[in-house]
Amino acid sequence: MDNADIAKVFFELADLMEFHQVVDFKVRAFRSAAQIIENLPEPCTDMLREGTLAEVPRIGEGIVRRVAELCRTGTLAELEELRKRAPAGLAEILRIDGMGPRSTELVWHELGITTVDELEAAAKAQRLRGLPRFGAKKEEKLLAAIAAHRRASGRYKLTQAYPHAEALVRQLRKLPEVLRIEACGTIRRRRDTVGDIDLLVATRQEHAVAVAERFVHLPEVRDVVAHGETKCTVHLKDGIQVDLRIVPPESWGAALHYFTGSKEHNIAIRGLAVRRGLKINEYGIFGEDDQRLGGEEEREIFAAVGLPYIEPELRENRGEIEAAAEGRLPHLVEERDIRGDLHMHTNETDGQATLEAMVAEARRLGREYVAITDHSQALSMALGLDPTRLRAQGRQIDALNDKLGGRPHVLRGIEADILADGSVDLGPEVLRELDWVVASVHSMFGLPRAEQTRRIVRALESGVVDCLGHPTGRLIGQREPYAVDLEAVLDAARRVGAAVELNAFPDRLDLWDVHLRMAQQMGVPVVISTDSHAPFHMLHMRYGVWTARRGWLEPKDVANTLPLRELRARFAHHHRQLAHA
Ligand code: DGT
Ligand code: CA
Ligand code: CA
Ligand code: ZN
Repeated sequence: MDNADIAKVFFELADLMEFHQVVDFKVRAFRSAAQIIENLPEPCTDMLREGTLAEVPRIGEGIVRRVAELCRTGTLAELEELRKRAPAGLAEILRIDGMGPRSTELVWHELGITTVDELEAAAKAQRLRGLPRFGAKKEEKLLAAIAAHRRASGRYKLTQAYPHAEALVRQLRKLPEVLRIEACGTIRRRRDTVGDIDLLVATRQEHAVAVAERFVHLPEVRDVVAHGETKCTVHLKDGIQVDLRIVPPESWGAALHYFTGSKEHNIAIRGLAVRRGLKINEYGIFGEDDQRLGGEEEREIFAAVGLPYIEPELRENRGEIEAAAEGRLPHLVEERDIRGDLHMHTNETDGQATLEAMVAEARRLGREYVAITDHSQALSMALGLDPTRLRAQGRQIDALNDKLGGRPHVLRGIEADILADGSVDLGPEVLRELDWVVASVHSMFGLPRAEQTRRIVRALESGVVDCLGHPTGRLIGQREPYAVDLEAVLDAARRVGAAVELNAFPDRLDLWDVHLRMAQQMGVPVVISTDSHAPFHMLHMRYGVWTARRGWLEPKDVANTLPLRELRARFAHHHRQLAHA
């Protein structure tokens, strides 16, 4: 633990004590200790070991004892005790700039606010300004502080970090000294969120210094945390941290494997190597007497332990090593396998572009088919379509199909609302006129798990739904998934022959890896859709495909890799059922 970590613990201890109104002088003592520790010229842990910590003015025996406990156990028993007495979210609220113990207690007792998300919602809704010592100014400041807090503590959405990684790689690749370059870590594994960006460069030893120099001076860089010959760390202007490693070309493959991770995957691979009397690390593959056996290419790492190449998206030690050993690695879906996009909105509801503009973009992207799935009547906030407007849109779609000659073929669809009781908000007499029915939950996210499950299962069992939209409702970093028994939902989808959506919209990416694998194993088709609200959103398909790959999906598991005729045949039973309803 460094001084800043230790100081943070004492600050939190003081805050929570004040919050719980534990004797005032203790609170002050801990806060002042925190400040002193933060500014110590040497590591606090060294001073503890050498016995010099006790000599620092205003660091009493009680503080020294606690630092020792902290170094030994990583926390303080009394802090854990205090944390237990307040709702967990309050400790995080206390860390927001401007939210001291008194303000936190006030919003908790007066407005029932116990999480940063609730605090943010209240500030946005201008519900804080009625409280003593809160005003419009303070609300505004809090919103900025919350945003800053998220940037500092949080992970970034892949979709936010990836374009930065791409831009950095593009610029560095232009340098003649850079022989090879790749973004590693969670960026390369395409995880939905990213802690930091890891860049790996291969260059000749004598050029390392020059490459590091160019890197820290890139225009995106805000500040430099560390600047060495083989390792640099910087923050970009929007706060994201970037680690750069520079290796000689003969270590490229080993370093690429190492820095791609995951850590768990790496540990498992190294374990296999040890059993074969080999050592694998970020520099290469080594035999007895540390004799170098390879490591220039990533494939050599897998080959050294008798495995075929494993795609980065699978490297989570969730069975990929066993699958590789048994020759049953999946042939992962790729973006070029995708033939159609089955969820998008127009400006008839909450989209930003006309039907024609949306379809023109789909045509430009070479989609063979698209479904227009605007919101339906229950979602009045989004100007949802009633049967009359839906039919009018249907006629426009027919005309467009005539005009474009089926390139792409435009399907009449809807994103119907699943109502509180699990019914779908449009009747069969309307749905039967459509080619593609998505149904989604847009309300009552807080239902108890059993009820939420029953509600969604009921909607599927109505037999009119082709695809369940964004099945968990999560918004990354903003809204947790609603409580639902996903296995029961998938089982219902399988029974009625419905698909489940992988929504590629950057905030959603829902379903994700573990769910997708569950769907695959249960034989439920997945549809990867962009849920586009503007033409450029259709480019998000790649994020959906990446997420599908993390879920081990192959083209056969993804219904929108099918040609239109087969897609229709696959879901025809719903439409036959509707015709007779
Ligand atoms: P992140 O940044 O939190 O999104 O996650 P990663 O996976 O990008 O992790 P990061 O940036 O800490 O490190 C990049 C890779 O380096 C990681 O995926 C595996 C490797 N690595 C880091 N630390 C260790 C370690 O202690 N042991 C092993 N075996 N590998 C490590
Ligand atoms: Ca990383
Ligand atoms: Ca890193
Ligand atoms: Zn929706």
